[in-house]
Amino acid sequence: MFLDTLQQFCLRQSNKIAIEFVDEHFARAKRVRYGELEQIVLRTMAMLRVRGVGPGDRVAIQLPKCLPFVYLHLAVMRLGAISLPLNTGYPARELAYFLGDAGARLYFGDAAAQDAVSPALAGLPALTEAIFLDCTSNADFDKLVDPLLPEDAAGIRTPADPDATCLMIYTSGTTGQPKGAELTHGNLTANLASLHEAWGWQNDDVLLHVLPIFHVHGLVVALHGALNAGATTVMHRRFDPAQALATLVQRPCSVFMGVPTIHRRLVDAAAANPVSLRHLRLITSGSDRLPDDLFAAFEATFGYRLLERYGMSETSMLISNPLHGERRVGAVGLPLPGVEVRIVDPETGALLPADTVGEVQVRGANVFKGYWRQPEKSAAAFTADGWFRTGDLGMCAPDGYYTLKGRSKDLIISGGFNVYPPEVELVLADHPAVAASAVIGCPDAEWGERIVAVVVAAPGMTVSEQEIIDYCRAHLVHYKAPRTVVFVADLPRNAMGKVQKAELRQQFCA
Ligand code: MLC
Repeated sequence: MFLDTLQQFCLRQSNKIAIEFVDEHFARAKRVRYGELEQIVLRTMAMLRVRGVGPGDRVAIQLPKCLPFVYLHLAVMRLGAISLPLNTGYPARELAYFLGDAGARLYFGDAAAQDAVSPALAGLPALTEAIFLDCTSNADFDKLVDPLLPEDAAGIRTPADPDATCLMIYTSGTTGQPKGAELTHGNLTANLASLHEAWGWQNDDVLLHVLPIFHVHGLVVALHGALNAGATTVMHRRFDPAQALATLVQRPCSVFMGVPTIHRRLVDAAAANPVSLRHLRLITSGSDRLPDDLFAAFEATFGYRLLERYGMSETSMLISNPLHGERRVGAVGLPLPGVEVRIVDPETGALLPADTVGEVQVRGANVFKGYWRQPEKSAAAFTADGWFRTGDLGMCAPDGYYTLKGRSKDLIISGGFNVYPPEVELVLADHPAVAASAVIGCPDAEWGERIVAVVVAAPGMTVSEQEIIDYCRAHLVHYKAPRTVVFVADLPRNAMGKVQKAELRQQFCA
């Protein structure tokens, strides 16, 4: 399994750099060798065990991108507990929901956000301790693990059960509150094996890592991918196009992963000083559709043909353009090894022939176990014969390449982050001056889609666009807040009373 593979690398190549962490707060990059990684993870496991963390416990990590995040995440999983990474942008309202729903036993948060998040930590019966770390240095974390020795973790066995959950990622949905997708050791291991084969991960790869590590893309595909190959990760705390380009060229790196917004910014940054990225072995794009014009602009600017791939939190990676072979513009590629994909009629479930649009359904050892404590929603996510319904629409060309053609669910993707309109509409419904609302995504060159709220004001109430935006920002993570608010007298509805979002998009996305 993945954690065993990683441990083997830690023992066999103890002097090799596992992660080089680059942060504007540090005068020099912090380098962690594979051998040190093993020692720190063992001490972190001991620290967690002292705090009573055991198999199955949920440990929330809401830290900025930093090395302690990585240590905690790996240690939690190796203890048999469940790592619950959370975006630092979640305001108290959303955080309280995640911690309560997951029944988190321990919470690690950013010292800089202690006052803001504290209200969310009250009244959580399962939570035994909240630990705040200043992540502008590693000093706070060192204090936690300093009293412990790697030997203190002796006797802790990494779970051998591939079906044990080790990672929980919250995803929203078209109805109700976000759900925790449970990924198991077996899921992660299977997907890493697929990607290792398909993308030809090599031990001497150097990955430039600029993505957030609270999501599948940055955490599982990128970071785990590199660790699983015993490769080196150069980790930037945040994405800065100029700094990323300089590193890609000077280091030199061999692997880079981004979302379309990141690739767009790289292209813009290189406009004045074009550079070649032909020396890279692999540059991937995912988490959102890669626009055709960006695919072309990236190739024209850097001389590199992006490899687009497709995945989800529930499944990790599913379909990818080939490393060797045609990287087809507009297509997400071919099913990864070990992943089965089919296109079915969303109404009847009948298999559809090539070149016909239907729902994308998938099956494989990479597909998650289900949603945390949501048996009905978990059951509904699968067909009777065990295929996971992605909710995405797509079709398969006669030569096996898949193309995505939209979504059967109400979902907006902004800068690679998923936003489910009902979540934003629920927050808007709590505003006293809002009688009704509909949230739509409008095409946007930078973000892919931009969030627009169409609002009907409550009778006799006046409210400004900015007030609505500020209200959403106070109650939702930043990327879910609308960028534009338009006021209407009524929302267009069909005979069933359902808001006609297509009509709103036509009217307000111009
Ligand atoms: C930042 N902002 C966003 C945003 N990211 N707004 C909408 N959508 C987003 N995604 C806001 C900021 O709050 C800020 O608002 C303003 O935009 C400009 O900020 P910035 O500093 O320019 O943004 P930055 O921090 O650089 O972030 C941009 C980004 C980031 C593209 C680097 O969004 C990002 O890391 N995206 C990657 C998402 C990702 O990893 N998804 C994987 C999901 S897993 P203001 O108004 O305060 O200035 C998954 C499965 C799979 O989907 O297949 O991969």
